Amino acid sequence: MLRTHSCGELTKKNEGKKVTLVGWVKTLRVQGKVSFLLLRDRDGITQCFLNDELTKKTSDITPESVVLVEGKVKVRPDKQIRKDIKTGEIEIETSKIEIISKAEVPLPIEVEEETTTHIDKRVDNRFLDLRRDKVNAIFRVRSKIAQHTVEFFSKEGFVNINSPKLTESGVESGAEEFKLPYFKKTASLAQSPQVYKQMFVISGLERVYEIGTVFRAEKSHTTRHLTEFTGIDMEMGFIENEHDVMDVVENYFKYLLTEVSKSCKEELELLKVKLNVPKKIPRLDISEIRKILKEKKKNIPEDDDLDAEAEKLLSEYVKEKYKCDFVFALNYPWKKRPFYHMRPENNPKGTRSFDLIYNGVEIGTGAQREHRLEILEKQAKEKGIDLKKMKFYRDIFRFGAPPHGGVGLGLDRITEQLLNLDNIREAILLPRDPERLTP
Ligand code: AMO
Repeated sequence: MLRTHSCGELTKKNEGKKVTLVGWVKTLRVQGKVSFLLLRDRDGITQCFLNDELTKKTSDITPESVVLVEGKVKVRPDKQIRKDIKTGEIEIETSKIEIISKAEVPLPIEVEEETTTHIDKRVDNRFLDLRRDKVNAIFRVRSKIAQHTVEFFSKEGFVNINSPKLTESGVESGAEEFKLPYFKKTASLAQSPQVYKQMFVISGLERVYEIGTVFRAEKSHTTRHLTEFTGIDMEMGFIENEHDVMDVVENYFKYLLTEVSKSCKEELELLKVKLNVPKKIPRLDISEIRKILKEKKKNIPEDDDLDAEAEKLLSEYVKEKYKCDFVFALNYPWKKRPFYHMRPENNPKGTRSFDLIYNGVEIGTGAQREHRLEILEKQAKEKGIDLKKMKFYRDIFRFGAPPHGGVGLGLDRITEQLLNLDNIREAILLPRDPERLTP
């Protein structure tokens, strides 16, 4: 490796040691004949002192250039300890400095922690935007969320699957498909792994999950919609009802928030986020929610979904009453749900379904699925779908299908809500929306 240490690693214990650091130039402050260079890498920042000779040699260094610094670790006097950086008790007495890659000036966006640059311009220059600690921290947290998700579902006996993204047609009514030429056919990019996760439960794996890309040709311009996002999907067999699925989802979020609190301490502190691990997530029937919202002057007709404002108002109510950031909304109207959701025996207008709302935004949808082929066919017909045309999906219910259910969650939305970000584009490295196909 080019370096002996990272820029966040050195302490006074390393006093006198000869080290080599490599990183980006955060700032170069010239003071008279000498100068101070702040060198940054993924681990932190180290101050390097340059004497007059090196200062002269490096007068053309530009911010964000990559440089290599050799020198000795010097302990700073107590009064001069820098509290703003974690290596503040030391500095490097530089003996050699080499420019490895000089950055052009001016930079297309500023690389300052606090910036007013619009998210669109930041995404255009995402590789530079990520050099800001706070942005970098978001993606370290997102990576940990994915890691703890794998841990949780593995621990619970779920098998990780990868289902095709090039498909013949989707099943998510309401969500538009991206069509593309596929040799002599037309293919659709998968809007969800729905049919496959059901298939693999029924095939005998019983419990499956997938973290994978989901495509939706939605012309939405909101702070919560993307045309390409990462789904966390799970499906489980032999359930009694949708509450068994919710139990697993509840345990998942308890585990996730507990683990992220531990593994992302520094990042959460930097982003000023305090996680509130749920004890018990309230489960409210949609009819009860309608009443609650009515009192807040928000009318939701009987056959309608909760809109973004309703989800926000509901979350505020739950936060106050149950001290919880999450809420399950149950029993959505059949009119608004896909054909594969099971309907309760005593209420054909409802479904054995739920949404999970986290700090005012829907982050998950789940349900018990209809596993009885005759009823499934009837339900599909009601929605104008001929199941015979989806032969491979219909077939999975013909040879022994256990009662089952599952949930689809969005990794981007979970990250957005967990970190209190104001736009889903902050939670994904390179967002895709109706206008954006680059970088
Ligand atoms: P649904 O369509 O509600 O359900 O999607 C599940 C979850 O995926 C996320 N999501 C999105 N995230 C970003 N941009 C979008 N355009 C977008 N659309 C959805 C949300 C949402 O809660 N098959 C069912 C799930 C199931 O029943 O298992 C489905 O796809 O977090």
